[in-house]
Amino acid sequence: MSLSCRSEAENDRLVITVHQDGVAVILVNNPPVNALSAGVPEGIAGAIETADADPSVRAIVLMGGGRTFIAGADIKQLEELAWGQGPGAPNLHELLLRIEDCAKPVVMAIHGAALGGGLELAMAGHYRIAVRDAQVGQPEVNLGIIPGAEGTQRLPRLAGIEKAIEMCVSGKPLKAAEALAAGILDSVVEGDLRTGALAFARRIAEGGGPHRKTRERAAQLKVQATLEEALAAGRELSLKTKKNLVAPLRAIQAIGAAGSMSFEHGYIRERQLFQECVASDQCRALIHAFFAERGVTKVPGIGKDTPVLPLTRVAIVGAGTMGGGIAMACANSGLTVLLKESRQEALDAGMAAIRRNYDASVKRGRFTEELVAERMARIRPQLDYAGFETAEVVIEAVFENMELKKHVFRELTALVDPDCVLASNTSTLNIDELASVTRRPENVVGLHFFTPANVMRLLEIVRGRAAAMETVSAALALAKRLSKVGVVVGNCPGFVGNRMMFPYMFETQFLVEEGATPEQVDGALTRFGMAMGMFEVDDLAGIDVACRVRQELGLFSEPSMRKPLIQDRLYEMGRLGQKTGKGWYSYGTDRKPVPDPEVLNLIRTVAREAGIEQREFSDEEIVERSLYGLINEGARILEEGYAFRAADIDVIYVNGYGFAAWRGGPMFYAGAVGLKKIYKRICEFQRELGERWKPAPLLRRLAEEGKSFRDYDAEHSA
Ligand code: 3H9
Repeated sequence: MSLSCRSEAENDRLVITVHQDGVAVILVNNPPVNALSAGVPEGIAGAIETADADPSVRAIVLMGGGRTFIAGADIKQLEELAWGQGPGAPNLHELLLRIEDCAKPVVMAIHGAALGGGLELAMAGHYRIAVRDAQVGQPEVNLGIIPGAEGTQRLPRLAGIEKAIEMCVSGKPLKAAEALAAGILDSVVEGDLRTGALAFARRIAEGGGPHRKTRERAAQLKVQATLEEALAAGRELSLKTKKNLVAPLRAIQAIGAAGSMSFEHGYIRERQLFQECVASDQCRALIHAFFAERGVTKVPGIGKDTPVLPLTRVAIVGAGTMGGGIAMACANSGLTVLLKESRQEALDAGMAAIRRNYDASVKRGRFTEELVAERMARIRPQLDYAGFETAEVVIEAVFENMELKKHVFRELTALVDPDCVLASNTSTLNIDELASVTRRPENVVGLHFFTPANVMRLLEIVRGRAAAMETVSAALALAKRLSKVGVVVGNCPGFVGNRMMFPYMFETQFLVEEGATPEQVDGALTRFGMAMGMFEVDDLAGIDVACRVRQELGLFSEPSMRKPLIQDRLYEMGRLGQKTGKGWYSYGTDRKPVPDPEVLNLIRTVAREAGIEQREFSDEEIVERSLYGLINEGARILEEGYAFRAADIDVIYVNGYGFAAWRGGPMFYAGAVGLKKIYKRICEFQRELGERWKPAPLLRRLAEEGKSFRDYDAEHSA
């Protein structure tokens, strides 16, 4: 085995064996998730060897200590490998063969999750049992790699080629009952896992064997039609659901090898494909996205000892689109929600919209009627503030207007509990100004949810000047409870996400004024990997909203600045986007954007009147003009301290603005292009297009030092 960096004493602690009535129970002990870090595979190998040689042992059970079985290879180690550092990928081949060849039956007993290398290890056992809420899966594609410890060879031998393709392409885990039906598990245990595992192991030992080796179960390599057809269907699934990702296609190739080669040749093919993926840009970006998402919870000043309020009851003011969506997110997470409106019609309309949303989920088979009834019952519509005094968090979600919001905050501060967190779901307004009208500004925080709030994962947590760490900590706890990614940001106009979007949005508008079409710009952006083009986004969010925000923030108050010319004209024409069926595009009942000659004529006429020269643009230039301004603004935000880390900005863009995770987010992407190149291009744009392209000092400094934003984060977390 290639991983021998730890001493034997450490290995002993990572893997512990206890004996119980002739069964050796091997416990993996590598918190928090029992990753297969250096020392763990060696520890397991030693424990298996010892148990196999011990005449008093009749069977072996392998379990995870703590909250889970094994969450796979150590992703930190894979990250090093992806960057060409560290000792290389663990090679579990000998360990897995040793387990399979063990003369005593090896029972893998699963709770929590058996993911990636965890499931691969489990599949080398002779038997697998799990508790009902356990999950098993091969999520490697989410990290830009394929299973690298024979998962693509053993999984099809247990579950068949088609199921293996489905699991390795989607990366989604199966619940225990599904895994049992698929042939991955042999039994689902009710009650205590260890007791069940011991009973199972004794029964198997008494049966005397032989104990099946997964690698020899070639009969299970079944396909409904031909292997080639199964692989072709897999590729189609991959192109449809994992567009632009290379790893799922490689996983299908490896599974194809399981169907067409011996196990011995198949695992070698898998290893080659794994090595190819782990050295890719996509792998580096996706691993960055994985750790960045976990990193956002680490907020300077908030330690493990910062008290966190218990959360059971949330109150919301405003039952419009945002308030209703937030109420659904809370109810979906088991929280009781008081939902207040000022007028009965508005309240009824809000509740009807919630009902319609849930009904649509039932129609799509996502929720049952009973589940919806349970969730609806958690939302209490009301016209007054009754019960607000018992809420731990109150979220104001009224119309985006400072005076109206101040009025609500004045009312709230007089009646809520002194410890209650007062949150505003503003997307643009100054949190400090709002906090100033309350009795306890330290309890005030911004919670910028994204539409639809019950679906979108991102939550910008806006920390005002006076906000106490307990308040921020409570907001992070709420985000976690709602299964959202809460990112703490500072209080600047537009906060982080929207502030960066302004230069991006306006530059795309300048591009169409200069000769590109909205369709061409959006096409270049989606081909780059954005979930939607900027013009589609503008139509979805509402052109009226963009115009209002632009005015409120006084974005073009400086007379020398170039102003975008078309958006206001569309607004005046009542082309407000999807909601009016027309915006930058026209929309039919299918809500698909269709280029509209009226808009194209308008753009050309306005450009001609303004004397703007027309020319053609390549995809590359469109992407540079659109995204480099966004990156430049990100650098400013970072330097001004409105984001703690560049990686936080990436999390915001990946989870809230449709930036491809396989690009890592804008700041990571900038590093992949090279800050030197980006800085140089921005300087060229500044000369050609004016001062809006002034490079951020931090970008300049990092470019000159040959560093990336990743280096910046590493230096600042040290
Ligand atoms: C693989 O196995 C390749 C193989 O084919 C073989 C190759 C040879 N490694 O998410 P949480 C950390 S690829 C290292 O907040 P939860 C995580 O960073 C792997 N660290 O908890 C965090 O650290 P911190 C395939 C890991 O309860 C802490 O654990 N496996 C790993 O919400 C808690 O994580 C996967 O892709 C790891 N494998 O969710 C599974 N996993 O506290 C990835 C977690 O410092 N993991 N950490 O921020 C998960 O999906 C979730 O962590 C899990 C728990 C569902 C397990």
